[in-house]
Amino acid sequence: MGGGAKAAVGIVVIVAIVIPILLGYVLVHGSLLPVSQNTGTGTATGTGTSSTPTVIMPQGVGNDQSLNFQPSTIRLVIGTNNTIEFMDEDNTAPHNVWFTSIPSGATNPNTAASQASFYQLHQGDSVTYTLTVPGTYDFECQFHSTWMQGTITVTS
Ligand SMILES: [Cu+2]
Repeated sequence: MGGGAKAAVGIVVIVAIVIPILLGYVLVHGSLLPVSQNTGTGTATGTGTSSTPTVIMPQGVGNDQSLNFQPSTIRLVIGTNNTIEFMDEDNTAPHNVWFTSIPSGATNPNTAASQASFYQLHQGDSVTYTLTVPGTYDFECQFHSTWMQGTITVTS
């Protein structure tokens, strides 16, 4: 092959192979430059730990049987976030938080804070419990026990 033929082959290689590869790379990556780190925004999801989880008694839950404690299933971890707050945001009826089942060996939360059966929380009231024994704690609102029920699972 003479020099002119070699040059022609070189041009053909560039046009037929190198350029399509480069164009393909740009199509896929958007640039010939290296892809830099992701700088987008997003929302973290999952069941992480927080200092004091809050359970809401939402507005209307005194009448609306489709509502409940929010959330009604809670996981706590001793030493990380085993304190939980219940906040009453409803003005349609009094509520309370009454434990119906607690783990063996746990102090009954119902005896805390001078709470008698059918004590009342009103809009803006809250109660806080620190649970120190692992296990399952079932609770309800005694005034609306058919639809206001929840469970706390405490792990060590
Ligand atoms: Cu209630």
